[in-house]
Amino acid sequence: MQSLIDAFREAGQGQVFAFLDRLGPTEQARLFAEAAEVDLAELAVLKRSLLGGTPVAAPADLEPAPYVPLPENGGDPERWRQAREVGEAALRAGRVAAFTVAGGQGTRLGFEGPKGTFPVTPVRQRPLFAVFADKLLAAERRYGRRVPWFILTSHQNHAATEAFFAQHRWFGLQADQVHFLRQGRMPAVDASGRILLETPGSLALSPDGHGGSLRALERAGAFDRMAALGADIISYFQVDNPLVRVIDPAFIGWHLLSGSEMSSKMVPKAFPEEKVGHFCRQRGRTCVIEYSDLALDRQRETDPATGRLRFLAGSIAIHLFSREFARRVARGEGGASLPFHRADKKIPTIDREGRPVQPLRPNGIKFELFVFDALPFAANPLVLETDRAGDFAPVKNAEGVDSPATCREAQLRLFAGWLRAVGATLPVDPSGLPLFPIEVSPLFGDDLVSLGESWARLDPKPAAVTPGFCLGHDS
Ligand code: UD2
Repeated sequence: MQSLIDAFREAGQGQVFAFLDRLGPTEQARLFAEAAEVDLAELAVLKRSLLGGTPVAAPADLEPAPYVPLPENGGDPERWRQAREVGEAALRAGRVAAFTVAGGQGTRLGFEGPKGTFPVTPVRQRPLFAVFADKLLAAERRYGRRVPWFILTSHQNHAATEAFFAQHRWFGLQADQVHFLRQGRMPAVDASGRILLETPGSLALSPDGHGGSLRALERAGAFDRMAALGADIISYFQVDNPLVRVIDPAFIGWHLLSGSEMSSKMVPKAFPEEKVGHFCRQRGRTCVIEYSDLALDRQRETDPATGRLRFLAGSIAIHLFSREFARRVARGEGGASLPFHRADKKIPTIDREGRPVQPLRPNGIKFELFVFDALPFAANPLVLETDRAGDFAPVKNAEGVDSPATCREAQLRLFAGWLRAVGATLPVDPSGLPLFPIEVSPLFGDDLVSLGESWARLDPKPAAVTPGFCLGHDS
């Protein structure tokens, strides 16, 4: 342990052990274990690159990134059809693994427990994790192959997440099909780069951002496991979005047809200030510039020819990775390493005497990796338009935009739209919102195509859609 203390002192981080004498053996062991997690060399680089000076502004030479539009918006319908077929063949060959990032702290929602346990569906109150499991089961039934599922957790929610799955018998999936991996942590520092203590015996540590998911896959041996299963395409999505097409054959097909190492879905931004990243091109490379990093006047710029937003393509955090590309980025091979971003935060800490301090203003800096920063390193990156109504309705805030209420309405509109498209009658308001709650399980239909097929097989068809109507739940 002395060597660890020496290394910290040499790095100018000796304060980490300032209260060592006050700690009992268990607390000391914990502090040493936490300190051993810290990569002092990495931190020294961050201190030089991200602390001091002015925050890095978004570069001026940004252009909007091109994207492939949906058929209804000018895309080639024949190519879309072909893409779907190619994607379905890949699924039948078992080439796809699902990957959910669920390591965030979910502070904005104010919900106790891992976000994936949040009850989200309008009638059955199925939790987010159950919705994704249903979608994977539906894909398994359709394509005849089990889809391995990797779930990124944090130190804080790992045990609770695993317990939730065990309690619900993995929602009908096989226990060995679901793999939990804990993401890494980064220490928060003060303005001069000194690591903050949360208590005399613990560091102020927080998750290293969803970009840390790739390193976590590597650490857990997940890439090798995928390779052993024959899966070479990773379908990446966030835990907060129950509409996400977890397994999307057309997206997979486009990814393969383009020879892309990383593909991403876009939606036209709903309004200039919408909190999504922007797909951009910079010096010949595709990248995502986060909403907080692009000046508002640039977010509001319009294209004189079309009158639409110039930086229209919003990132909804749905990506496909080729497995070997993700592994290269995780290892930082060939210069493909993700940069850290700084976030100034209020970080509970202690004073010189070891007494707790609850800051009222940002007093420290957290470092996070963003997964979309892999895009500039990918060969043939592809940005594909998707239909927002069928792919994106996240639960982020307790109220207002992206809240449980807006997400519920988006699900209800989607279900009602599908049912009406296949000929069912149900009352809806002018916005397409049904006048009472209904629910369609992904096991019945996950898009209009699969729903249409299930509906055609249904005999007899339901006489009427009534309040609380549910389709396709096994139990
Ligand atoms: C993210 C994107 C934004 C847009 C939006 C769509 C970033 C920085 N911004 O915004 O551009 O695409 O999503 O919904 O990504 N997570 C982890 N570990 C972490 C941090 C986050 O697993 O250390 C997970 C978290 O559980 C969630 C997802 O990443 O599933 C998004 O995290 P967020 O809520 O911090 O991102 P947000 O909503 O600001």
